[in-house]
Amino acid sequence: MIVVVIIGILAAIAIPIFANQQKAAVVAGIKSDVKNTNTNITTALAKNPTSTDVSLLVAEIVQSDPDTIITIGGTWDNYYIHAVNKNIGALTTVAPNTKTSDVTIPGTTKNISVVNGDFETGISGWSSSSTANLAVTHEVSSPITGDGSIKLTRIGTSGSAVSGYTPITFEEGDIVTFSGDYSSNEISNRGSINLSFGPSLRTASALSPTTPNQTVRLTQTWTVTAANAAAITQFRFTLSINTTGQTFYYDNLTLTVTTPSKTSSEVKTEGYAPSSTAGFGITYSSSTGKFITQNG
Ligand SMILES: [Ca+2]
Repeated sequence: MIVVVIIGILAAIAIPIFANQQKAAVVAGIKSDVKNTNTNITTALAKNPTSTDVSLLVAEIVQSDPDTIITIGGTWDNYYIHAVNKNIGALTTVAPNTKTSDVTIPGTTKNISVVNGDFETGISGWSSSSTANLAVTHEVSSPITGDGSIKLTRIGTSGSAVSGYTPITFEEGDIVTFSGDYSSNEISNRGSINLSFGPSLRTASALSPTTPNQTVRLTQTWTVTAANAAAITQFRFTLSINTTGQTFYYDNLTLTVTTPSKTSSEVKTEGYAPSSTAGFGITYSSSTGKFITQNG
């Protein structure tokens, strides 16, 4: 009898503890989703500063728990994120999950400044990885445009390279275009140029002047994959020259990143009533920057 009573007491203690642990895990998940959603919205707002259509923001929702419903309301510059979970307390439902829609996230184009890409004031940020074979200097007046450029001269007998770096982050599907002007004093053995922004996304383009010291515009385009977007944090430009004595001039290096417009998959825009005071919910307000917990 005593044992049964003790077991009963222990169970009475253990069940609430277990329930509280479950609730704590759900609440932690909701908070994480709301914060991640807000991070995505911040990025979306920065890319579309002139937009006013708050319905576009539903594509930024992060919802890892199918029993948590996250909605976004308010206005473009004064939005709120509301999350409720039906498993923690009772909730009043309003036409749950009946409304779906597709939304289009408009595309953007941004020009990324290549560090010292016009070489007007010098070549800071640019260096040779093979100084015994490649001399890198600044030309105040170059054959290309008459203004500042970078001059690369092969002085050794083995391979040579020069690199410049620009910090940058990408999204999957971004179209990246690099361009630059160059000329060479030799056309018979032109060497090659690698325009790369990561070891997994590298393209070699043969240089193509047809007369010595002819200025040529080089353009190279890549489409960023998911793996590239996750791994790449900088743009790198590398040149190799084949012949001793060969000289290149480079100028006006530019980088353009175009993010295509995207259509979301079906997005739930209605679920459990955002205004409900029943159940557990979290609201983040962009105007106050605060998270408000309801019935927590
Ligand atoms: Ca220049």
